Amino acid sequence: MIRRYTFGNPVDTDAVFRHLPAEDGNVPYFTLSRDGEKVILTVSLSPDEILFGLGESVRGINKRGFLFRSWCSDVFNHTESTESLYGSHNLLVFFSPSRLFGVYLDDPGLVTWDLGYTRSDTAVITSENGNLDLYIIEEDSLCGIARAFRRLTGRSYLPPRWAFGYIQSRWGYASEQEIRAVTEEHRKRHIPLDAVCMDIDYMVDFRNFTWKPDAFPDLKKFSAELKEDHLRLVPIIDAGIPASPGEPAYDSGKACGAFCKKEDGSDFVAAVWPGRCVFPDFLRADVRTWFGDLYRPLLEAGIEGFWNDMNEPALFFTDEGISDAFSRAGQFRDGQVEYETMWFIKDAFNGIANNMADYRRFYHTVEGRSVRHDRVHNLYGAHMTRASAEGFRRFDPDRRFLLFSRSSFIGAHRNGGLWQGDNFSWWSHLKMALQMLPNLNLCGFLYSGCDLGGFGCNVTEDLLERFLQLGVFTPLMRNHSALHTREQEIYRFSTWEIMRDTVSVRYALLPFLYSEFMKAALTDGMYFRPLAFDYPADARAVRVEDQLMLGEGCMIAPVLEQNAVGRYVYLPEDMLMVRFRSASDYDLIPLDKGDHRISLGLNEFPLFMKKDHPLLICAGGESSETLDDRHFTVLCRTDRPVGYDLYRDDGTDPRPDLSASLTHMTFDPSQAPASRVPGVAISSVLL
Ligand code: MIG
Repeated sequence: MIRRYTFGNPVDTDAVFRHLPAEDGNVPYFTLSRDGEKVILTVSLSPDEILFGLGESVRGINKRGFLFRSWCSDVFNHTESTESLYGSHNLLVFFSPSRLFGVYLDDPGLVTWDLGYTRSDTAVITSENGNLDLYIIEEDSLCGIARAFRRLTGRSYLPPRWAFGYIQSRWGYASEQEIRAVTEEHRKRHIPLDAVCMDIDYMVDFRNFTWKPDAFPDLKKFSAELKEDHLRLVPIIDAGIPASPGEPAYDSGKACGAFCKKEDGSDFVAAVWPGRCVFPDFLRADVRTWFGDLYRPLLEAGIEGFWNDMNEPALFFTDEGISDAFSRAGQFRDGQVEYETMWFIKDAFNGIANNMADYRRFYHTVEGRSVRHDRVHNLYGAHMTRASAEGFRRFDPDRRFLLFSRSSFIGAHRNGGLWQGDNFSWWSHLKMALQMLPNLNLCGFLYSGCDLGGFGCNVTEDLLERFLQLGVFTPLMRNHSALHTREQEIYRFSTWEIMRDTVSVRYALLPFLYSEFMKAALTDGMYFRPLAFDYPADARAVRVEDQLMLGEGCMIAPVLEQNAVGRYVYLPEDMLMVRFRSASDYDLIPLDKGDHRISLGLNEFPLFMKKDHPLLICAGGESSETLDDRHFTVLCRTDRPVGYDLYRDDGTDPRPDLSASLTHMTFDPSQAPASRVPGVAISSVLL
């Protein structure tokens, strides 16, 4: 059951899909207080209470014990003490033996979550603006809460099937030749590949919706040629539009007054990559239509996927901000600088980017009202995603497009996926990526993944390999790295064959993982879950922080430490371990419930299958379009006939017909050939 409570005068955020009447009574569970505009919700936590949710945020799967702030932020170089990341996802689930409920704040402004930080026995949730819809979700299971929340906020985005292929990206690819060198090197070495991302260097002076005429003389032809080879281009689009008359995107936007305004009615201007930019007011429907149509030349050139960046929105600086910084620092120009004043001067300039004063300098028009940006800040990226998705639907309503965004808010999960932002080539960020995934799924973002190998700083061979071993299972499987870092394409490394074999496992599992994804999305379920969702009564399982449930019957437990040649894994029930080295080379080891030390050399990674849940491994291939998905090896630890529904739609239809594209299979171990592993049925299936 879901109950809604309204405070103040909230704007329509588009997060909620199903309208519920507001309740009159007190909000259950919480003590409510106010401080000026703030609405403060306090609840005590029992010692055994576990908290799930908050989507994209640092630290563990269990969010207890830290202070988080929902405030979409461009935070290159984030660490475990970073309070805000790129997306804001205001769902939190309280789980203990004595109670289970979720709270969701449909609030586009700053929300703070003191989750046992100030006092370890108390959670305090504060809406800074006090205009919000608050929802209390009660169901009798964790999975039930996830499902009820999705019914409230709408079905998750469906990417095209090719988006489950391996994607190579790097900040710096600037021409057809460079991209061709990347695709050719993959094809030559038989490293599977489905797409290459185009980062900002494909544009003319970083201006959205342009491409360098010399570097890409015929983009349509180039994209068609790549498609012949089953490869796609995925260009980036940033939020800001250069404030230069004569620039088509600027002129057409200016003509419809599309940009966010300052208090005096002039356009708000801030510098980002193209220099001084204006910012589309994505909160307006007419602006979304105008912006969504700007993608057309790229769509007409055959592009079927995009990534939207810088849409927190990130602001490098404003003229006002610079001049404030100079005047603050300038007070000391003629005096003697002491060590305290030195810090003051330094801070005046350090805080120039993404500055709160700048976020208070501009306004949106929401339902005819002028609303200061900071009060609806967290909607910006989500509504850019919405503008793009709406534009793609107008362009071709019968096709699924790939779209993933850096900034997001609940509601955006209906229109696109996300990447987990600018991580570093750190082992701690590999673990962080894993821990974020189930909470993103809980909030509806099923199509997600991190920059494999890490975006910032220099990767090492073993770290990239371990990242790829997680990436085999993440819906978005993209290797991405920053300008000036060590080159990170698989073929740059001496151990490239190990990495290639790892990617080949993704392709051998692609039909199966795609089916698990589609079933999760279409039934409002989760593709990745904390173990607690499947084993709520198992006191060990509910606190596991480095393993995830995947789909209906699987569990992953990647190696997350450098130089480790194995790890401990907790099995909440008897399972079958499939330890992969390549698509055709793997061990099958039945393991009993309990703790196990698993040896995992650098080229090995495990997948655990519940009993009676079959795993389907196909012959694989080098692209999602050409892989052999008719010949399967089916593995199952079982002693009775079991079924599996394989989802085999064409991967492009936005309204897939579940019944028509499901192939139901039954495996009867008594019909299977004698197995080399006792208790495990293995058979070959031709579809
Ligand atoms: O200010 O487009 O997160 O993936 O490579 C940096 C350049 C802008 C940030 C994105 C990253 C991308 C980079 N962008």
